[in-house]
Amino acid sequence: MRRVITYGTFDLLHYGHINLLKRARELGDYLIVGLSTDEFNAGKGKKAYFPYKQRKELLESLRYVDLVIPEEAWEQKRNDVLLYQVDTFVMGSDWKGKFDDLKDVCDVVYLSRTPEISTSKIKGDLEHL
Ligand code: C2G
Repeated sequence: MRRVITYGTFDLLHYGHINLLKRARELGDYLIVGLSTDEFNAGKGKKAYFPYKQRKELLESLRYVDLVIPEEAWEQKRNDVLLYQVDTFVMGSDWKGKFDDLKDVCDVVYLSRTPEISTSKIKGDLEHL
């Protein structure tokens, strides 16, 4: 079984996220998502609209996602890859190169970001309705 992992906040889940998760899942048979906790987001300078529990429920309802685990620290990725016997680590292309240090324990794949959509764009557009 080929296991894939990816990480993110996935707030206001949108088709850019789905496009990433779909392609990530297609790289294997099992997709794990490391979902940023509210506390970890604070460290990223992000405040999600939906709290962790709701963001987790949304991801778990997707056909592409097999397991959601909390992302609590930048440094946990290597341990997660080893603990969950991950074959492939995936992130969107805005992170290109940032996680190449994991190449000694798994494949590292950066998938093209979906243009024109982001959580911050959604928030901005709604403010101007
Ligand atoms: N994404 C995408 N296309 C978009 C928007 C997002 O492909 N239009 C991808 C991002 O590249 C990322 C994933 O969807 O791989 C989740 O995006 P965010 O929730 O914004 O995650 P981020 O804040 O980048 O956190 O340790 C890694 C971090 O937790 C990543």
